Amino acid sequence: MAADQESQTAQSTDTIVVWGNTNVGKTTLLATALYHESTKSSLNKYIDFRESMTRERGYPSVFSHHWGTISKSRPTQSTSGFVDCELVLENGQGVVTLIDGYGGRMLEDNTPHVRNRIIEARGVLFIVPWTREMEQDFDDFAAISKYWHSLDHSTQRVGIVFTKCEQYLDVKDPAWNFAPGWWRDRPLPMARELPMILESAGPAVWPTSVFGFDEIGQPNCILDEFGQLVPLHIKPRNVSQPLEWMLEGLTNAY
Ligand SMILES: Nc1nc2c(ncn2[C@@H]2O[C@H](COP(=O)(O)OP(=O)(O)OP(=O)(O)O)[C@@H](O)[C@H]2O)c(=O)[nH]1
Ligand SMILES: [Mg+2]
Repeated sequence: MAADQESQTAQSTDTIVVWGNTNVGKTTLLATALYHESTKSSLNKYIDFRESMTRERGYPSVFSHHWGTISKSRPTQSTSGFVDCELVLENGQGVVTLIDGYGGRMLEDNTPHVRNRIIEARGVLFIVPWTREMEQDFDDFAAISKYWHSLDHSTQRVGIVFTKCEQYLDVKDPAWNFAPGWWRDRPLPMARELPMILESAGPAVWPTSVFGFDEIGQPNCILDEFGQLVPLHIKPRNVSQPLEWMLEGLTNAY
């Protein structure tokens, strides 16, 4: 490949970091995006799934266990460190590394390794669950605000993903269409606590759900034998969109 052609392709050192507090649904979102038929069919415009499977750190080696767990309605395991997943892009556009962050230890004082991963990333998706005010864990916000101002918004692509939205949004709520500013008139603690962060994310703010709704419009989940909420079926809503937006921006940039 000629040198000038080579510079048109993404290198696997180009990263997209997915970051947020523990238990917000990062790994579930990524595993679903890469495994569920509906989300895969949206993403295959950007990702060469066949080639991506053959990489040593391809998505099966990284996410198949988690996908097996959630698709069998089992409780998931927490991620214990940064997990890298190499995605081969369509049309010979190279490889990017998708990094699944770990929430458990993110509020440690000494987090330069986290900051560096975020500062060096081509793109960052911050994940926060949709909750009612009394249920909100303020570490969910800290996970974002702590790093938001370290980003270079002129060169990095940055978005905010609300998860578990089937618990609070009606099946027909227009918020699912994520028109710009859709979150402004919503009773979201984050809209009150961090409005400038949401405003500066512009259109890159999505309401998502992995579980989705059943045929009669009820949240698609049950309580397991330990009283934990697990999906009955997986019917993702807006789960591919944040990655599509991210990959479109990165690939157009080359
Ligand atoms: N109700 C609901 N729960 C969800 C959804 N997505 C994920 N969850 C639940 O959220 C919990 C945490 O999911 P994970 O994906 O493991 O969370 P994580 O952010 O990767 O957590 P760490 O790895 O500890 O940082 C699990 O019990 C999931 O079943 C969703 O769309 N709706
Ligand atoms: Mg995880």
